[in-house]
Amino acid sequence: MKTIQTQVAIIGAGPSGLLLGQLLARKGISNIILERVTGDYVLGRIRAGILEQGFADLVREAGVSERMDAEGHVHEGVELAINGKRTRIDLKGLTGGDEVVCYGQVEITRDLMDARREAGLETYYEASGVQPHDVKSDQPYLTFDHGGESYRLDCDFIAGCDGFHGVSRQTIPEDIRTEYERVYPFGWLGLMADTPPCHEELIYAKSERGFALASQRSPTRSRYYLQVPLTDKVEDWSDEAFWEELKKRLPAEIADKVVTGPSIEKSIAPLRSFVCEPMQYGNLFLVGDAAHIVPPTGAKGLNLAASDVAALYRILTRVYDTGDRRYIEQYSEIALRRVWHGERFSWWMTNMLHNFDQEVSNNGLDGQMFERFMKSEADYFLNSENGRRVIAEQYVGLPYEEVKEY
Ligand code: RFL
Ligand code: PHB
Repeated sequence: MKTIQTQVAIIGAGPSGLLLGQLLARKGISNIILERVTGDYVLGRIRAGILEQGFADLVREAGVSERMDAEGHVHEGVELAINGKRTRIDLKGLTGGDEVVCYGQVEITRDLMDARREAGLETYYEASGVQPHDVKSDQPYLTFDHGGESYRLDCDFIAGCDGFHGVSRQTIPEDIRTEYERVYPFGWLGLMADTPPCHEELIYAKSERGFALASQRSPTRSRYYLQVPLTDKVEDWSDEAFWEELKKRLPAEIADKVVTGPSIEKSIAPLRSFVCEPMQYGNLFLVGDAAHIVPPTGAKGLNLAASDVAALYRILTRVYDTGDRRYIEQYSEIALRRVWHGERFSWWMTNMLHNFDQEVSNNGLDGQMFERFMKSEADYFLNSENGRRVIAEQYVGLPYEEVKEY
């Protein structure tokens, strides 16, 4: 067995692992990333598109923002359309200057991968059987196989950035771990096309036929989503059927502006709210999707991963600067407070904008009654400036919490 060592071992080269690695390296903290699949496979996963200002600032702090700042599009507002009635949420005006950046997860990941390669930082792609050991001790380590050889990676800390299906969360004993979960009775069918977006800003639309989202990646690339039953398969949806259904769900004047074209990607994602507590166990930290999942309705998944990264990066930097290990005990509390805010917002947006009438019971209510409560909720929040501000504040992202000094 080959033995290697580093200060922080990172499992997973998704956005969480790559961003954490880049930030730590800039502070002189060595790290090695172990990734199960190839870099191209990671880049093939089309996911989020909206970055909060806090995320964008963190990417700048990591020194990887050049392309994001040049090619990302700043959005000062977002629209919610309920049965054809459109309401603009003036993000910038209502929050006193905050906005979001439209720049795909794939692009951020590519920029981080390029920066990591240029800095000569080590990543083991196609690392199999990654397993953390002795995470409660001062000498944790990982074992894995790579290129036909077995490895042992000695480290001070392990960052579990390995997504929802990763190995890190399972390392926390079941009697210590509490998992909270709500699986929604529908999924999102997403379609990407090289056609100009139908509107400058995003439109979240609710109609009697279900939810639809008009999003984008650039002035020439659009991204759309439809609420679909969990029983639907991607093969059931031709491009033509997708475009037709989308136009029925968007407000009429927007539907007229939809430019259709062949899909370059089409997939169905289930919707889930999930939180694992705690997010730290000994010298193992869970980061991003490894610890929590939100339904995509609030555009929070990737952004919550970024706030975890910010907290862990600041904590580990202090531990190495001061030699004081007490800082690590703050991680779970700081991360989870923001996670639960994001979870609640995403759950609330999902409730307000989707059709639940097929669901037998939601919060103990039958589908029809739940629908009426949510209709009233939308009516109330969207017709009040205070209500719109509540949405705006959360959509642009709540502030990151500071680490307490000793
Ligand atoms: P990721 O991106 O899942 O990366 C985890 C990485 O860990 C690797 N891995 C392992 N490596 C080594 N050993 C193991 N045992 C491993 N197990 C896993 C994986 O191969 C992978 O490369 O998690 P990360 O970095 O925390 O980033 C989180 C974001 O990716 C996620 O929050 C968002 O993409 C969520 N999400 C969406 N968020 C949005 O804001 N808007 C969206 O439209 C949106 N769409 C999505 C999504 C998540 C999806 N998932 C997870 C299925 C659509 C989908 C389909
Ligand atoms: C996307 O563009 O993929 C996207 C944007 C906003 C969301 C979810 C997904 O809330």
